[in-house]
Amino acid sequence: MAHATSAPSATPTGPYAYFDGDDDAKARGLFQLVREDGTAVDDAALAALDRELARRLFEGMVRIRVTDARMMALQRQGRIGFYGEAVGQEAAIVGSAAVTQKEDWIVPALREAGVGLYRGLTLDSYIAQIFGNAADPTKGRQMPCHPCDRENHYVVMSSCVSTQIPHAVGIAMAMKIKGDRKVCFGYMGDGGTSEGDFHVALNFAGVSKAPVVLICQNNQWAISTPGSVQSAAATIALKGVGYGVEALRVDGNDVLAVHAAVTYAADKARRGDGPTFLELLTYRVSAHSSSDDPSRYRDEAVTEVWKGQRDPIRRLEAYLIKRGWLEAGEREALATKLEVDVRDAIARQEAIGAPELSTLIDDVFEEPTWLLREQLAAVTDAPRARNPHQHGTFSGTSHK
Ligand SMILES: Cc1ncc(C[n+]2csc(CCOP(=O)(O)OP(=O)(O)O)c2C)c(N)n1
Ligand SMILES: [Mg+2]
Repeated sequence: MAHATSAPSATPTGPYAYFDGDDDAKARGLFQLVREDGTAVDDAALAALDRELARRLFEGMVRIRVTDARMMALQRQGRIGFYGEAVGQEAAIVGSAAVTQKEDWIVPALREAGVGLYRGLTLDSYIAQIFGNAADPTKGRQMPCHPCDRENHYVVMSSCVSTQIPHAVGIAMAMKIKGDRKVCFGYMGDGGTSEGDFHVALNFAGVSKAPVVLICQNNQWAISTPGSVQSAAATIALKGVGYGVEALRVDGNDVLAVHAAVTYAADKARRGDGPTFLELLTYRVSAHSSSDDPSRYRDEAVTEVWKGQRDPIRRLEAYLIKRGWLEAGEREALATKLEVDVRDAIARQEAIGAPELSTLIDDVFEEPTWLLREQLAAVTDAPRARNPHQHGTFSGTSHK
């Protein structure tokens, strides 16, 4: 996809000078291009920004917001079992997604379905997976919010926090060995950086100089654990420095800053100059998931600030309006149009129903063993009340 944010020059000035800072300064600072009120930090730095890209970023963010709202409503109505929103984190998701190229690979964590959607994962496929219906590519075997998309190189997320980060680095190491000019993008949350897998992965990334862009969405919460007790490091980005991996700390609610920083990292990886670790500072405005109530453990007055004046969609909207690239009221019209798309996809997918029970034993052995056949027969013969799959879509609850 296009990289229209002006590339950092050899001797960068203005905000881009950030990328030329020393390792410690980059990992402790905060790269920003647009302030909370929608004014540019430096107009010249955004002079080369492409209008169409800026509008695509805006649309991508609004699509996530609208989709999340509909899916949460479905969960509350008992029509799906589980949902994890990304409200307030849309800039980190879309700003990075827009940098990825078709041949790259994406290894996500919990909140990056929007990256898949931006790359071409269809709403129908996404929603089919959430219903776990017969059209779901994973045949209803994953809990909801675990989409995957082979065609668009979007790997299914890992439920086990951080186990995906060594995979991302390993994929990038393979790309390097094969001499591909591809990049692997690996995502994680702030909590994920406390897991052993994170440290193993960062070490391998540093030593192998693999073409990997590791992106931490620091939303300041890991379920009920706040950042302040998650890590004693002054910033998450500093953890990269210890492994010899260049680290950038970026305002994750500034989509143009995210896009510029991830462009810098991806270009570097494509040139063969190795990995980058990015901390995108944001906030988990929503609950951890549909199974969580954050008012039990945090001050929601803080959340209101991030939900209001720090909202990433509002920030880009204000900037685009100031630049004459968006009109007041366009956002509402766009949201209405995108919501129709989501509602239509929900209607199509809800009508499909659950996969055949017999598919339970597919993909295990070429010929199912007698034991699997016997188990399938036992499930198939179970009383109807205990077997919701005989009645269509199963909307049991799951916890995470
Ligand atoms: C290895 C492991 N431990 C615990 C969990 C339970 N769990 C699921 S998500 C989560 C918090 C993740 O926090 P973070 O990495 O910050 O991501 P966020 O949810 O904020 O996006 C935990 C502890 C898990 N899924 N896997
Ligand atoms: Mg988190």
